[in-house]
Amino acid sequence: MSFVHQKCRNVDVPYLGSQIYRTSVPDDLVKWNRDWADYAPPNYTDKKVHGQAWADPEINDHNQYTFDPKTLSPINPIGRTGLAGRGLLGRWGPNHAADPIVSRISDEGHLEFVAIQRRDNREWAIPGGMVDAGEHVTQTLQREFTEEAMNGNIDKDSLKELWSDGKELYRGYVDDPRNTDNAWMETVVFNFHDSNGLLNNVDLQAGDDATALRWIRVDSKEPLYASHAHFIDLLKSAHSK
Ligand code: RP5
Repeated sequence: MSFVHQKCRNVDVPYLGSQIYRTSVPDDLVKWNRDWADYAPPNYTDKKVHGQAWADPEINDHNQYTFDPKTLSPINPIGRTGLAGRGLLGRWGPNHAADPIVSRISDEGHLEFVAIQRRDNREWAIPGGMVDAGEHVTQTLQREFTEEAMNGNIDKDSLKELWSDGKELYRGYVDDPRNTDNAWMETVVFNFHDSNGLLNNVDLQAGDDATALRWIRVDSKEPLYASHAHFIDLLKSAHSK
């Protein structure tokens, strides 16, 4: 399970968009049940989060997760990250996302998927995003792909067949660099495999939070954002069966 808790303990760079460094958490002290009496990570919630409709209020009121009896904040289920507060995440506890992996077999016979370059840290990623309030996750998968990989150019019918045949690959915690001790990303990953060349008639173009787009081969070992390399390993296994 090492993929789940590396990027959110990175102490080489400050937390995204800030000058705040995490407390360094050694591997053997990640689990909350390991004693660390002096553990006092910086508490940081980005100013951008305050007062937003998509974010929780300052004072949280949770009882559905394990929570810290002192601060009443939900506790990261994997362990310490070296940072308290919400960082850039709106919700205390899980922040829900959806990741559409759109794949095909290239003319050369390689399995490849659509990747975008993220505006925030320039890393390559699956074009996923946050589930909006009241939105069903199947809508999020299509909306995010349309916004980030088709620059919002919706032609509802051209990809209807593709969207109708998604396969779930993963559901759960993400090792997102924005995670903190009290707020973390969870996602649902679906594969939409284009067996019929539907994407040949679609104009793939980076949009919204994406600055570039390209097809990446699953065996390229390209470093990817958060846990996305793990999701691509799952894609590879699913297609080798
Ligand atoms: C990752 O962050 C998820 O796997 C998803 O790809 C992404 C959602 O966040 P935004 O792209 O909306 O910033 O943890």
